[in-house]
Amino acid sequence: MVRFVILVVLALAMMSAAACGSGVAEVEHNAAVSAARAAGYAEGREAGYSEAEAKYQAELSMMEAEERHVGVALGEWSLTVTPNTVPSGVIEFTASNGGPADPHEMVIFKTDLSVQQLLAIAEANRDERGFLPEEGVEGVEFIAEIEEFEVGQAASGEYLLLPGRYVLICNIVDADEIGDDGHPEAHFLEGMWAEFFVTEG
Ligand SMILES: [Cu+2]
Repeated sequence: MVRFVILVVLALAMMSAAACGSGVAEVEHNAAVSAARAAGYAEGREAGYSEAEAKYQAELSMMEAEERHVGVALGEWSLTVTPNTVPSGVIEFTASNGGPADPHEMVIFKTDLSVQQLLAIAEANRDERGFLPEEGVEGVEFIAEIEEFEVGQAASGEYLLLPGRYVLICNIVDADEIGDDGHPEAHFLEGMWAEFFVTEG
């Protein structure tokens, strides 16, 4: 128990020492991961686990703490991702639909094409209702999708993302809503997109 307390105190000291430097979030994250590992071990021992079981518990606690958490705010018409840069690994996206009226979804594409290029592809796909095709576009790889959900709700998904540049969009086209231009409302074209970056872990 004494060793555990010392570890936590050390971790807290590292976190506060890092608070005035650069890469603060990364150092805090690493400290939290270390603390979680120590806490997992201590909890295991207190629960009467064997040494090996407690070490296993420590690894599980560490893996949980290593997960990255990203928030995505959806609404008419914006998509905001916070933070927009994280290290490679398992990333949990939690999207919330702030409406005010429409269901939204979140699709993750890996691509080096600019957003302007992607918008042009969707615009050229107006005959097909104006979405960005999720297959068959060179240089655009579909990674994952949180299916559409209602206003006031949240939905999440965990994905293993490799380093690179991603674009998150809402790819819904609402055939019941015809815009001033005479086309069905395409959420991506209305402005629901954000760039997202994954760095080396
Ligand atoms: Cu949408």
